[in-house]
Amino acid sequence: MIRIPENKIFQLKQIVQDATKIAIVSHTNPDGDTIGSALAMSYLLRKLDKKTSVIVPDEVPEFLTFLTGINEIVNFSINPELAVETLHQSDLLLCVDFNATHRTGKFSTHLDSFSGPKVMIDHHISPDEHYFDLLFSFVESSSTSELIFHLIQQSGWENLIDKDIAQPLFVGIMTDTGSYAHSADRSEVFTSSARLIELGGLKVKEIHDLVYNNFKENRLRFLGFCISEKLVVIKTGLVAYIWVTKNEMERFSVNEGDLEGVVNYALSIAGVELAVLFKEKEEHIKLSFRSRKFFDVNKFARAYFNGGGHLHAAGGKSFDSMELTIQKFTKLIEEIEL
Ligand SMILES: [Mn+2]
Repeated sequence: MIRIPENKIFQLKQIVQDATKIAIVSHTNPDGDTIGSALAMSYLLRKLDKKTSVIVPDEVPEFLTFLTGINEIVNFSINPELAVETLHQSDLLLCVDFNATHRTGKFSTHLDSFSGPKVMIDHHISPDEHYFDLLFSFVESSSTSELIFHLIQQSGWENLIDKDIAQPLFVGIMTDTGSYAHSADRSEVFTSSARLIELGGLKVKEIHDLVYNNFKENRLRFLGFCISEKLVVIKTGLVAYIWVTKNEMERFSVNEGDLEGVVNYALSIAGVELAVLFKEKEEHIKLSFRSRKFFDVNKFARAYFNGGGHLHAAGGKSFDSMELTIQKFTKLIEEIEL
């Protein structure tokens, strides 16, 4: 059971009461959970007569564009002046689904200079406790969206939940658990989802189709290419990885968001314990780690690849070339017991 201490709820209410304009910020490469959390908080706070803006460090993926309010979001990478201005016109900062400001990329320096109170709502391990004035850190929560549902409920605001709040929270829980395939052993993950369906009058099949079955043809062809040409299986079938270059992404006209979930195909092979996606970006190689059972990808990503995340899902960065990054990874893996 996720029980939020009453004194924290009291503090939050106090901080919200004192604020007039609230900025809600997501992490980079925003996913369903960070966007769902941000939009839901935005609509909730508007119901409490606050002015709100959602700021994202970079592009919102295509599969989330059906959500209400998505067009109002300020994108720092597209419109940096507006993003910075919006932030500094606010008197309260809410960080959702991340717990250390480097997770906002280049936007983080602006967060550093923000003068009002900073509140964090998140479910990743090891929060940067000194940075925030108020933390809601619940690692056991399936998603930040689920945590926000409990926060709303335990604050006595459940009656404020309408479709605009329920739908993004449901999308956040659904996507962060891989449609209830992981981080979903607590029955509250389901009871929270059920309550959101009820309160928002949500249509589950419609939402599922919009999120998962709404890709362009080129994305599926690119996926086929990744699986047939770019999948490498090593360590007697225990480890599988896919590596993707900028050129290949250009060739298939796919973007960052289109690679969401590609790493899971590597993990779908029987016997594979660890799967990795290496993706070439402008200034670095981005790594996505997934593990099946005991291998702690959070620890691994933190120790060797400037990243972190969860036990079974984590991200990292390498500033070496693709070739050197893969070399470093395979060498490390040879020495590690899986
Ligand atoms: Mn999350």
